[in-house]
Amino acid sequence: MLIKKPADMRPSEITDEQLYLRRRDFMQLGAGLLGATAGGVLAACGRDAVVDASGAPSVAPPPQTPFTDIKKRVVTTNDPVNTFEQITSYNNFYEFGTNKGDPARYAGQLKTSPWTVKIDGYCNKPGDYHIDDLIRMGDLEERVYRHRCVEAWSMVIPWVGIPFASIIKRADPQPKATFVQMWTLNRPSEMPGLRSDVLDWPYTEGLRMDEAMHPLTILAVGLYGKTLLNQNGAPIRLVVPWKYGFKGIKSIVRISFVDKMPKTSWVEENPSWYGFYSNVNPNVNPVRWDQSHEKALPSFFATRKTEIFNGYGDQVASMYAGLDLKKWF
Ligand SMILES: Nc1nc2c(c(=O)[nH]1)N[C@H]1C(S)=C(S)[C@@H](COP(=O)(O)O)O[C@H]1N2
Ligand SMILES: [Mo]
Repeated sequence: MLIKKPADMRPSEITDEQLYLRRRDFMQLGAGLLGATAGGVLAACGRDAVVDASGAPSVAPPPQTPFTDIKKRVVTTNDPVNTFEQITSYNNFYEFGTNKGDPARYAGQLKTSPWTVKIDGYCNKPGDYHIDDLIRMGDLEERVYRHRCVEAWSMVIPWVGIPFASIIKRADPQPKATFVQMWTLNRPSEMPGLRSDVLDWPYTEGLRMDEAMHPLTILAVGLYGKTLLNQNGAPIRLVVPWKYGFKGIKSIVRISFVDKMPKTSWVEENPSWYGFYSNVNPNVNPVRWDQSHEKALPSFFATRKTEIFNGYGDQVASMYAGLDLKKWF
């Protein structure tokens, strides 16, 4: 394998898929070397034993269905869209393991059909909603959004989704409902990562009601025009493009209207690192990663300047007028 030195790379190559794939090999090679040095430790915890050396999915992913009724396409960035391969092979979905390749490898075993989402709490139309009914409640749109992870990498993803506001309106929330809380499926038999205690399962997230109702906030059900692969949170997951990626809770089974700021998984895990709001902010660094810049994948280098609210400030900043963003990170 030929590995170019960073200095030999022209900017035009940075978006080249081949090169990205080679870089992944390179990263895996790096991980391998690391593993060799720390061999004793890895063998002791036994985690790598289940990793198939080829990196191939342990279970073939279910076929994806194309959507035929996408009403409009909204592109919110001039940055190049990441490839399907990139978006579906470099993921965070701790229910399937904490390595970026684990979700692609292990999420295929998750059964996503039938799927219902329980909607409850302070609303007039609670119930168990079938996924197809949820989709019918809001028009499908393609939304090309920037995605910014708190680990200081970013991607551009062409989601297919429905405005969260359309579902919220159908559920008819009561005035007491000031926040909305969501939960991921908790099914240990199909989610090997639940055996670890990295987080207090099930994964839960929340938004203030105005954030949930904001026109940029969607429940995504697909990408690149087809149903989601499990590693991206099939069959339905949240996308809030001005917030750090972990707010985008995957494989949602319950949405609840509540009257208090919910305790979310990452805030519970480490409240000095993760805040409820988690708006992308290059000036606030509670976490160990420097948020001022980001690696726009597949770039290897954190050369892209991070923008406040991930570049969506003109549309969302007014929701936080008067809020101290350093205190409420
Ligand atoms: N249930 C659940 N949702 C989750 C996560 C997770 O581990 N479990 N990871 C979050 C994080 S940290 C990020 S960056 C995004 C990644 O979404 P993607 O893999 O579709 O790019 O999912 C978020 N949603
Ligand atoms: Mo993330």
